[in-house]
Amino acid sequence: MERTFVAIKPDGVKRGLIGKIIERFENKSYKIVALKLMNVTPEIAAKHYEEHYGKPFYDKLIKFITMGPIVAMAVEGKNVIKGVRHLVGKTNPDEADDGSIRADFSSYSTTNLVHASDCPESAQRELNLYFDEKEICNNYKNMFEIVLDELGEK
Ligand code: FUP
Repeated sequence: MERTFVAIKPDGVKRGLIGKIIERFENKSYKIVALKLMNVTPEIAAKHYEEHYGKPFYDKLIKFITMGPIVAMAVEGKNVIKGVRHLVGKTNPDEADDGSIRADFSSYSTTNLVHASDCPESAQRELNLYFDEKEICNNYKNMFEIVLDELGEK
């Protein structure tokens, strides 16, 4: 099953939106296989956002992501990388689809609540950056998998 990296950024934690955001992923029957509240060090932040180094918003982005804890998650599901990006919505909340997390809860591009990997290579890189393999708990089935099992589908 495909796996992605998702983070609730410091604004989501401080605003008390952890539950509401995670609910969106659980509702979609994606499976959380790792989850932790953690502080992002400047070193991790620099690695995470290395593609944006030198851009006008870079310094603010690093300041923001290190200013309080995030909730880091590993999430599994069918086409989960694309699916989570769809649930999260476009970078600028003003352009995000109605019903997406960013459209519903945010109004600024910097404080846009959630990070989600944009492709399989980023997902692998970001999962490795935030999690040790031993932190991944894939020893349970969620309801979606149980129903698929009953249908004899993978
Ligand atoms: P996304 O993939 O939607 O999370 O967005 P990007 O990877 O392109 O950008 C990472 C973060 O940089 C965004 F979440 C917010 C910040 N950013 C800005 O503040 N301004 C911009 O114009 C673009 C990105």
